[in-house]
Amino acid sequence: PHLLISTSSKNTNIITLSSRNQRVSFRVSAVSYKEFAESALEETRKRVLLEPSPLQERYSSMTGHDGKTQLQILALKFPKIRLLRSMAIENETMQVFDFAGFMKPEYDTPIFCANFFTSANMNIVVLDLNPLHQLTDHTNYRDKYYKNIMSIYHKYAEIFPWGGKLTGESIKFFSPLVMWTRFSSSQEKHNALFSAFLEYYQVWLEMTIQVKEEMEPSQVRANREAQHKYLTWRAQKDPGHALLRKLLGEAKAKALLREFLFNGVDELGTKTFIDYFPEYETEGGTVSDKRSIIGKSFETRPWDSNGQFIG
Ligand code: BLA
Repeated sequence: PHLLISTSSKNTNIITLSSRNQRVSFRVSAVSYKEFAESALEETRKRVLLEPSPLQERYSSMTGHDGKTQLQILALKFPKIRLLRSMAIENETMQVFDFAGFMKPEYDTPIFCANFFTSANMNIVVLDLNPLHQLTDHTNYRDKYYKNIMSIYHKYAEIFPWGGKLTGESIKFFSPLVMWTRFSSSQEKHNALFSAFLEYYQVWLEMTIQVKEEMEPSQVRANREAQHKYLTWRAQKDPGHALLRKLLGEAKAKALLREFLFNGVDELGTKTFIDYFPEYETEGGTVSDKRSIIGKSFETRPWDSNGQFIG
């Protein structure tokens, strides 16, 4: 009759039920990234006609080896977007979100990239429109896609400050819009993350609607190779691999990475990881297991407020 439900102010993951003579606390997941994916798809459906991707049939939702971890998978496409896919992983102690959008090679729109990792109280976040072409060399590309939208980065810069040193190689896949941050869980931060995610997504979706088909075969080839290089990098070196291997085992993790998450790595090109990243070649000719050759770099944000790379 006198049941009191409260959440502690420090940790929104703990819910306490107390009656006159008993107190029970338990942990609930404060974040559910499934809603993030659903909201993005809802926004998409308002603007374009989505079709299911054939990948959705092959990869339905799964349970991890522990019997407790759920992997929720979504894959869609529409005429310009080769693949829009989402993976949400959750159990009692951890939530992971990996949401990406890849264009057909006829379009040079950046790659949508949201990677959120939440465990206990810690969050690791990457949210970006990853450039297809290196922005320091391709200033036209930078001006076309990034110059006029730096305000969306500034809007969240204070609440989500730079997350500190990261794998040096990753920087060249990021744009000056990137939100790279770490924070401890709070309802406020998660709400802000949700708005940032949807806002970045809407900007990206608008880009995909506006983009014109590239007619120049050499440019289409360049787009295809750039996307292939990106997929090759992530299919080999993404920081989530260890966790996926633990949850699914070596073979299933590899299939998920190459056929689902970074689909296209085996179809869009024939160059190998070593062709693109020769610094990873070992003396035996194999790919080094090291995540990074450069090491952790970039203590502070390497772009100025206008989005110029300052290294
Ligand atoms: C950590 N994830 C990280 C880090 C980055 C990213 C930069 C910090 C560690 C580092 O410096 O490498 C994300 N890195 C990216 C992204 C790109 C990149 C998006 O180069 C794009 C080009 N993360 C996931 C998934 C899982 C995951 C699916 O995206 C788990 C299944 C886990 N990310 C994860 C974990 C860490 C992490 C466990 C902390 C461990 C670590 O620091 O290596």
